[in-house]
Amino acid sequence: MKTAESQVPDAHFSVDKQNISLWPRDPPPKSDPSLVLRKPLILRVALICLSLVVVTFIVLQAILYPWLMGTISDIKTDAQLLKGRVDNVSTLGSKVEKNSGDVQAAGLQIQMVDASLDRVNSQILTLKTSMEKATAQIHNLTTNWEAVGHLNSQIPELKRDLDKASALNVKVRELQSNLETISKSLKRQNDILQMVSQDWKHFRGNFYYFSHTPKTWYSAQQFCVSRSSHLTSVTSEGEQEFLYKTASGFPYWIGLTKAGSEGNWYWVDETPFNKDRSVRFWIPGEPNNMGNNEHCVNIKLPSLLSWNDASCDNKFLFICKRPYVHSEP
Ligand code: 2F8
Ligand code: CA
Repeated sequence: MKTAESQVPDAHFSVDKQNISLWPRDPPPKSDPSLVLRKPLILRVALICLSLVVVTFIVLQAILYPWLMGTISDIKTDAQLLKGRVDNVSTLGSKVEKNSGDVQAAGLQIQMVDASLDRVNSQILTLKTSMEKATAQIHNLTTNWEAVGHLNSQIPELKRDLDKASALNVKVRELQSNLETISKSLKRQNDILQMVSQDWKHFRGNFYYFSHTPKTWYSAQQFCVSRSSHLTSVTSEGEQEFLYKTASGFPYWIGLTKAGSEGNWYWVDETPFNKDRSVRFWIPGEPNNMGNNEHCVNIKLPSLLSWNDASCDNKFLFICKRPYVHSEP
């Protein structure tokens, strides 16, 4: 917009192209009355323009304000979104840190898992070897099983054979037992025959030797001991009967004598002496210890009542007795 002064013609100014200066070279011209009238108009125009400018500004402001407010609101929203994103980024950062620790722990675990895997692989190899061995054994077992199946088919026949063998075995055992009995009997009879051939007599499991030479009681006992025997004891009526009948009425020393200061009777072969059961074998009136010197006993009569005490120094025939002892084959 040009002011009033700017509307002054340029001709009133001296312009030196060589030396430019703002000072007029000529005095200013006198005011033109038309120009004085023009000044309010210019002012009005200026005001109008200014008003237009203000109105335009207000209108623009009215128009632009909502737009600006919307824009500001959008900016705020965007700022909030950005803030949220920044927060998210911060949260993500802390999560990343946390995850970094987790990743390290996971790395350690992976190392451990790797080590475990190595061990597992080693074990798998071992298992594989074992599996191969087991497979070979299964193959052998299968082969054996087939052989067992073949043998199983033979079981009924084998069972019949076994029953027969079992019955035969029972018979063999019976025969063996009988054979052992016969063998023992033969052995016993052989022993008896041997003793009999040496002049011993057998009676109820004992051997008796009836001497042919008279001796004192003590010498007779020594003789018997030299033949693994003793002067005979008498413990039953049957034995007494056997002895007196074999003696045929001749006096024979037997193994009954006295012991100690009280003079109790005892058997020299250490058989316990039963005084009450022996009373029936004494000759009535005996023992009488005639001459206070009769400490040994002989069978004197062919009777159950045949015992007499006599002097041990007398020489009589005598009877030795040896128990039959089974010798192992
Ligand atoms: O020699 C001793 C012997 O003498 C007699 O018998 C023949 C006695 N008998 C009687 O007196 C009845 C025995 O007792 C005696 O031992
Ligand atoms: Ca007597």
